[in-house]
Amino acid sequence: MSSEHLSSNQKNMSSDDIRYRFSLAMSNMYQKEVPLYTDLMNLVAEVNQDVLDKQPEISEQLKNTDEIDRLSMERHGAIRLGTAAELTMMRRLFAVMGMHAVGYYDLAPAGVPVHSTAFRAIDTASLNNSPFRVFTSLLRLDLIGDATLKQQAQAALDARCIFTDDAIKLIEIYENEGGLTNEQGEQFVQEALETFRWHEQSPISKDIYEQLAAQHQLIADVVGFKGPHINHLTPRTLDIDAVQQGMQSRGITPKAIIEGPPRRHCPILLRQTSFKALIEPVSFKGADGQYESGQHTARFGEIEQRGVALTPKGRALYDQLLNAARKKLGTTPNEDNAEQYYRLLSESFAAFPDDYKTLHHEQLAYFLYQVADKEAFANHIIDSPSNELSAADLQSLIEQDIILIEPIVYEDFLPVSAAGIFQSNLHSDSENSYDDQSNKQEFEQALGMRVQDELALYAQRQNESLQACLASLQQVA
Ligand code: OOG
Ligand code: NI
Repeated sequence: MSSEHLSSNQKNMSSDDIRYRFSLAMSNMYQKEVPLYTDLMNLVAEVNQDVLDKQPEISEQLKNTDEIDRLSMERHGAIRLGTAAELTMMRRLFAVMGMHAVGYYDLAPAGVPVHSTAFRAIDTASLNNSPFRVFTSLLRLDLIGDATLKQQAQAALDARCIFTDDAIKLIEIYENEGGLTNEQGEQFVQEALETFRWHEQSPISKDIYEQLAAQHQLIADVVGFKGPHINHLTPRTLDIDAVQQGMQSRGITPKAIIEGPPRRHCPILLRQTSFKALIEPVSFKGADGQYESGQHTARFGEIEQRGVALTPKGRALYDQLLNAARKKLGTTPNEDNAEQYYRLLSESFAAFPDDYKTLHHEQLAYFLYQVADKEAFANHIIDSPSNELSAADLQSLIEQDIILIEPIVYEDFLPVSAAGIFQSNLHSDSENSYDDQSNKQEFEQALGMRVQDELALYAQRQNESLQACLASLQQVA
C-alpha cells in the first residue's frame, strides 16, 4: 500500500462516513454471527414504530433535535482488551472513525476486574450523523491473585496481535495525511472489522482456559481468544419495558432486571436490558497441536433506552436514590426479587422531579435551547438593563414558552448498570468486589491520553445552544 498525499482532487471519506459504514458492516457481521440479534432488532423496530404512532409528542421531540433519522441506526457495542498496547492502538483506530475516549468507568468495586471508557463521536452534528459508540474495557491482570497464572495470561496476550497489518498501515496513513481517500476508507472498514470478528478456535489449552475462568470468566474471555470479538450490539428503543416483555413472548430469554432508573414520564440517563449470552462451541489448542472441543459464553444482545443527560447535581441525586433502593433491597437485584426491586426503585425515585421544566429549573439536567418567539425574545433582551440574560430571565422566558427546551440525550454509560450487564452475560452474580482503588491514571497511561470529561461536553453543548439563541437576535435587530 502506498501512502500518497491526499491532493485536493482526490475524494476524502470523512470520519463520520467511515464510522457510519463501519457500524453497518459491524451490524451485518454480528447478525450473521448471532442470528438472535436480528430477532431482537426486529422486535425493537416494531416497538419503536408503535411508540411513534401512538405518541406523536415523542415523534415531534425527536424531529426537533434531529434524532429521528438516527433512531433506527442507534447502536453501541462492547469489547474487552488485554494490554495497554492494544488499548493505545484501539484509540488510534477509533480516531480514524471520529470516535474519542469519553469517561472513565471503574468496574472493580462491582466485582468485574476491568476499567473502561466509551469511544464515541463528540459534537452534535457527528452524533446525529452516526451515534455509534463502543464500550471498551481493559482487563486488570493486576487483580489476578495467582502469580503463575498471571504470567501465563500475560504470555498469551503478548503473543497475539489483534490488528491486521493493513489496518495499522491505514491508521498511519490517516495520521500522516490527515484523512483517507474513499478507496482507503472502504478498505479500512473491512480491515478494522477483522479485529472484532468471532474466532471459534482458542489459541490456549483447555486446562489454562479453565484455570483462568475459575479466577474470573471474564479473564478467560479476554485471554483465551485471538482477538476482542464484539460481545454485543445494542439498538436504541423508545420503550424498553415493551421490549423486555416482547422478548419473553418471542422466546428470547431476557436478563432478570432492567438496569438504571425506573420507568418515568421524562426518561433520564439510560435504561438497559439484554438477552442472556449464548453457550457456544469452541475448541482449545492442545499441546500436541490437536484441537479439543469445549464451550464458551460471551456473546449476547442488548437494548437501551436513552433519556436526558444529568448535571453533576442531577447525577448525585440519581446515585443517591439508586443506592438507597439497592440498600433497602439488601442484595443484588435478581429474578426472585425483581418486583420488589422495581417497587423500591419507583418509591425512591419519587424524589426526582419528572417534568422537563422542573429538571431545568433545578439544574438537574442538560437542555438545548431554541427560540420559539423571536420578537418576544428580542424585546425581552432589549428591555433588560444589562442587555444580558440572567438565569432568572431564562427561566421566565421558558415559562412563557418564548424559549423552548429540548433534552440533551445522554450519550454515555453507567458503572452500576454496566456491572449488571457484565454479570448477567457472564452468568455470574458474584457479590465480591475488588476493593482496590480506582485507577484512572493507569488507564489513561495505557490509553496514551486523557479521557474527556462527559459532563463538560454536555455543559458545552447546552451553552453553545444558548449562544446560538442570542446570536439569532442580531438578525432580528
Ligand atoms: C460491557 C458491559 C457494559 C453497557 O452497555 O453498559 C455495557 C461488556 O460486557 O463488555 O456494554
Ligand atoms: Ni452495552
